[in-house]
Amino acid sequence: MKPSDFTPAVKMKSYACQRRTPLKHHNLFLTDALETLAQNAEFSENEGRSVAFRRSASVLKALPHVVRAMDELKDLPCLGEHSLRVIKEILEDGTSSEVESTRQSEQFQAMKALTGIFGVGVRTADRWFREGLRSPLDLIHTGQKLNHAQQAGVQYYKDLNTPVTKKEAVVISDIVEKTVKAVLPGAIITLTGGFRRGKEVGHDVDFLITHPEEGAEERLMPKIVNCLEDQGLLLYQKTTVNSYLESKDGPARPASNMDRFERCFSIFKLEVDSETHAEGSLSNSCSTHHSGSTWRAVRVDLVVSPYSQFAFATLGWTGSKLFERELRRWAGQEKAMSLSSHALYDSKQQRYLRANSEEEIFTHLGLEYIPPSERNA
Ligand code: DGT
Ligand code: MG
Repeated sequence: MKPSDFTPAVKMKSYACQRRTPLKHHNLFLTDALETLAQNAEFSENEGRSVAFRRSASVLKALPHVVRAMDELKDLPCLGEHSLRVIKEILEDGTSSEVESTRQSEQFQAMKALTGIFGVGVRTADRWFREGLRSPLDLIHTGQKLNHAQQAGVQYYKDLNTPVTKKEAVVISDIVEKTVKAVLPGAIITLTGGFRRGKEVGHDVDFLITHPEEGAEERLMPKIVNCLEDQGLLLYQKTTVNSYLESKDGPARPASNMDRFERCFSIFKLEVDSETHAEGSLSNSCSTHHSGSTWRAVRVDLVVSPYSQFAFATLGWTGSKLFERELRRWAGQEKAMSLSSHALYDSKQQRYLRANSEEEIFTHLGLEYIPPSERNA
């Protein structure tokens, strides 16, 4: 008997926001492969293809068992012909030739290295690749013109590509909490992003800040930034102002999925244990202070939300990215609603639906509540 004969059929819903996706799952050997192809599709700006691979991977993440044979997949949603071909090859041969050749390709490796620089998107990386550049060092050697974000990205390249640990996130939470409360007593600070979903490491630390008194949060970010700067905690920051206005005749549509809260993209200078961090040079920013302590650069995102939008902002900033995308797709396609990190608009009733908690938003959407730890789609 094949192992698959013991595996009960899994009834899987087709939107990721209808499913529970734990952080640790059983099919990393398949999802890693599919996500490599998704990332490669992003590098060539083929969004449709990228999302198709991400959806396939996400279905496998929600399975309660290891996939051992193709027949276990026959009733699952979202698995397209290309993904199935890749999965089949891995189940039969242990690896997929397409995935392996992608991983080894010069273009994929260069695009990974270049988009791994803070402030560098796919378009810029692709232009540099076509000009013959392959790595951050190539940018320095050829004297490329870089904006401020990119300069910081190159300067702190190694640190920013070293995963942030949960422990570091807790230390930063403490700093942010104290700073924000000093500037605005009564403020509420929530750790969002991957750490809220239970991740042990992340590429940055995300915070959402609000205050129960609507309006008290206005123009808060510059004060927070000043206070952090006074403490010598910021290596880089760029603040964007709140540009969200609720329109009476329908949802104010952002040009992209970017929301319009007051937001600060920053790089923190985090004191670290001198024993666990070696002194570095160019691309390793760690350096020894006069006090003998060392520090490292960590990406931190701060977002300020009015209290009335806080539930939507919390949901929107907790992720995962695919989970968010699927929530918006569900809202639009199944409910004729429009969901953003600011609001939920019901097109049939032609009105905004208020919510004070994430649970209420799931209820408005006709979805079972999924806790953050199971939004790892
Ligand atoms: P990582 O890579 O370990 O930091 O993983 P995440 O899940 O924390 O990803 P991150 O930090 O890029 O973003 C956190 C969540 O916030 C993500 O699931 C989607 C959301 N998010 C990020 N940037 C934006 C944005 O510009 N607008 C909106 N609406 N949401 C965003
Ligand atoms: Mg994050």
